[in-house]
Amino acid sequence: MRFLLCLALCFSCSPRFAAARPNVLFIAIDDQNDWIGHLGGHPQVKTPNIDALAARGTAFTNAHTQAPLCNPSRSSLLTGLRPSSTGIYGLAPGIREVEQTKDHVTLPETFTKAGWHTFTCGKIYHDGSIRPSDQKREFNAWAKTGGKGKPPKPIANLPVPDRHPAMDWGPFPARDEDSGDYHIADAAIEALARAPTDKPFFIACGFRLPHVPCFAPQKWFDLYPDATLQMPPVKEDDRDDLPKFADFLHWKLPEPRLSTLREFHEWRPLVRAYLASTSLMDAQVGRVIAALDKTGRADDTVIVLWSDHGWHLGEKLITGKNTLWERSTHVPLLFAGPGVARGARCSRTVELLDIFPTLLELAAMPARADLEGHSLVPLLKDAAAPRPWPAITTHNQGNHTIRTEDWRYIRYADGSEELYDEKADPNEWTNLAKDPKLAATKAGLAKWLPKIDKPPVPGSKSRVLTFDPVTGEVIWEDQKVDKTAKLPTP
Ligand SMILES: [Ca+2]
Ligand SMILES: [Ca+2]
Repeated sequence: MRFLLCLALCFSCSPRFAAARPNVLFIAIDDQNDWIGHLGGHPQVKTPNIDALAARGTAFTNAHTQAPLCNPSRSSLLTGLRPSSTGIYGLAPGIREVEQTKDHVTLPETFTKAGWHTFTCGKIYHDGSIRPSDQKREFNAWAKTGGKGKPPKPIANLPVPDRHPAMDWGPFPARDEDSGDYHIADAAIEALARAPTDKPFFIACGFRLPHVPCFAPQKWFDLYPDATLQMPPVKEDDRDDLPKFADFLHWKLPEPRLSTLREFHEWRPLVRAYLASTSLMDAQVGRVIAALDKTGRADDTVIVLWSDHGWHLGEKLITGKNTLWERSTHVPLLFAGPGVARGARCSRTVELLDIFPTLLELAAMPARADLEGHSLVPLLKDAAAPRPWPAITTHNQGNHTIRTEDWRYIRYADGSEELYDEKADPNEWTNLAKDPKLAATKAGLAKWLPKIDKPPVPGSKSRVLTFDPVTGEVIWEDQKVDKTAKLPTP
């Protein structure tokens, strides 16, 4: 009896046995920062479905992206290569248009080639980055899913010159059933129901919220009443101790500065809309997981959920991504299913780059020496297992940040630096880079800077900058993105 009790206890806390050829349910979120219930990034956010999924498996509380922008982040995750190793930093080109990666076997391609039934809906690769003629090589089937639609006229009161059409937020449409993410969930639900049962499946489902425009029906806004809304912490002189180069990374972008939001009384509406969009997306995750459970195949299915990068909502006096701070780099990442401990939280620094080698190991496929991440399987068995590597995020050539459990170190292309004590200063308000007592700490972190630091690949466009170290001149690859030149600087 005692033996049986021990056995039962062991089974309840240790990972389920790995399946030989498990199914994979691969769920992506777009521009989702750590405003997720179990991550505690915002005290009021409601994400009951993602939190329930985290409780079914292992949630990483210190996971970071390789690039704070859609195409480079997703290209890195799906190839298993760092942006600094490929030179893919901008919104284009896609991996198959780049000499180095045109023949590289990607994560989805690996499962397709190995005989899994593979299917994708919504946004997994950056939109338009895989040409139609190359699509079947990645996934057997691509669902057509519509965009978000838009209201007849903008909802947000942001009368700035050359306003980008995506810079809008508010209650729209009237019903969940008319929102883009609902349709993406529908496509995944149908794919789960129709998946062949004589082979494993790899079903990828990429949600588009809370990426701007942040539209959700009114009921999701009602979860966050304006009267009690808590705003993110902002320090008014936060940028005073930043190197000048930090400004360049977040320059010429469509996302408004905090000063603009304040001028037009749109800061609180944007925070509410981001929270409402997150909760709408969370409900769609719940629908997909319920559909998986209904198939009876959940015990043989590895679930991984991730976001491509975070988003600022006023912190460091900006909105948007494209920075090397916590608000841009910190993302949700969780695994559940066979081979994964239930109800575990792991605080080791890990990277989205680690997803590819992790899924290979969970699916009992051979490890690949050319991938730059490290399998998370030891942490999925024991969340307290040691891990020697930091997380590294890169934004354009020469700008990198090294994140350990205790520190963030940033080095920009011109050599200027930032250093934050993450335990004492989680908001990254006090730049310690010039503190002589921390010189050894800084040098230890700097050893992790990527040894390969490629220039932008040919065809790079949108939000790609290069820096001439001799003249000090910053060169933008695509001046057409200059939508905010007339906006006040932070
Ligand atoms: Ca994104
Ligand atoms: Ca500061």
